[in-house]
Amino acid sequence: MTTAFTQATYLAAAVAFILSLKWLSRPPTARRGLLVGEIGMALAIVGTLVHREIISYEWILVGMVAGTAVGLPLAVFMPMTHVPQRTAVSHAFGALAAALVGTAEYYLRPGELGTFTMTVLSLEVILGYLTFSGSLMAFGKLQDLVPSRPVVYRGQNVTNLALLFGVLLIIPIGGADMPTVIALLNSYAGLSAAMMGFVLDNKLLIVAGALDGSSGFILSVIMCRAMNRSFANVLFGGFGQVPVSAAAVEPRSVRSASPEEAAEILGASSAVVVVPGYGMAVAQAQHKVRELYDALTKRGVEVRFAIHPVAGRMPGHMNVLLAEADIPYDRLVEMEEINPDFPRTDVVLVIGANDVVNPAARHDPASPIHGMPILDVDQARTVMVIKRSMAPGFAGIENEIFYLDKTMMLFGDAKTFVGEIVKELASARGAA
Ligand code: TAP
Repeated sequence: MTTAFTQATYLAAAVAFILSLKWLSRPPTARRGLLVGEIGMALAIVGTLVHREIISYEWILVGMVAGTAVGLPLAVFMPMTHVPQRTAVSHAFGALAAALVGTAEYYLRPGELGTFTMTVLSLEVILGYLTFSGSLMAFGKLQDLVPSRPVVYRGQNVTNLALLFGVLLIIPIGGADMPTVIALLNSYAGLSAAMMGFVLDNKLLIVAGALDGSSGFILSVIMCRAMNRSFANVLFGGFGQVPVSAAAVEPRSVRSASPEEAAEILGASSAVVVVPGYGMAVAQAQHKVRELYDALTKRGVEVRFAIHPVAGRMPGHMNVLLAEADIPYDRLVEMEEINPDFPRTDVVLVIGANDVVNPAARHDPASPIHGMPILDVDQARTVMVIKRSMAPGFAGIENEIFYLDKTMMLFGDAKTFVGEIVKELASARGAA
């Protein structure tokens, strides 16, 4: 039983979590959402700490100190580009905690558990361990510790249906489908926590777990739509298989260009669309991109940013980076909206994006990304691609865009190259 104080803090925390989710769903209110979520979590912790069933605080203190010692440096020093891996690890440990609490309850209350409690406890433990091992596998894939190509094996679907091991569930999923899987694991971790709430008779856990479970599920559905995949397809398909393509073996030539040439063409255009991708995040080029936006806008060039839903390594990755550089939000255009505009676009400047502009998704049924909607940049008049080499992107496949006659490859680090274009534009203006 909880005291009135605990109940009141739980109620306030539940309201804070709901408001937090609501505000987090829109960039202008996202910071407020984060703050309210943090306040909710603080309330939940305080409410739990004054719970009168707590006998001793020693182990709680040890846990809090250990958690802070690991969590704080992780938050401070971890680069933005590693957020997906970090998210996978937090799901893993959150779910492990739920599974361990469930296991402990089972042994602490022998013979006392009724059918309902036993059912939810079993679900909590199954989902908890499944999410734990599955999220660790997802972490391994994102961190390149486990091959990110799909590992398929005989009888794979039967094993997955038995939902025995998260490891076996995640191994067959290819790199390009990882965003959906992370969202789904998030949902499982939330559901496991909600089940734990039933077992422990803790209403806040039920509410928070249900919010986490349902929002994770909604996100998985959104990601599935963005990738044009069905759930069954993601979990049981084993895509992302990289076929040995004959085209990859044939050496082909590309046209490379200098910052000076790029600046000249960009400065003379009237409509430019920038396509940011993972490489912009790696290079932390967003502030230089802002300078380029300013320089071109000053010359009267219309500059917009095309945002693919899975560009980068986490949902909203590009939105966050561009917002950090204060690029006006109304300049960011979603994929469906900007795609019809590419034929009227003078220059598309692809900055560290690859898979999300790969036309193989449209026409090559053998491609692991076939069916994924992409930004149709190949329809623009000129395509410029900033990247360091001819290396493939996350899905590990060739991109025919680089070999088109209208494509100029701008080889170099995104931040350095964009910086050089900005300098060229400034000196050309100075000379004029
Ligand atoms: P990618 O296909 O991963 O391509 C990124 C490109 O950036 C690479 O080709 C790389 O080429 C280049 N690059 C790396 N560092 C760079 C630097 N410092 N300067 C310039 N270029 C650099 O990226 P994308 O087009 O954004 O696609 C995202 C992929 O990640 C999709 O397959 C998606 O499914 C997957 N994914 C997405 C998420 C979410 S939720 N967004 C989560 C997990 C996975 P070089 O090495 O030659 O420079």
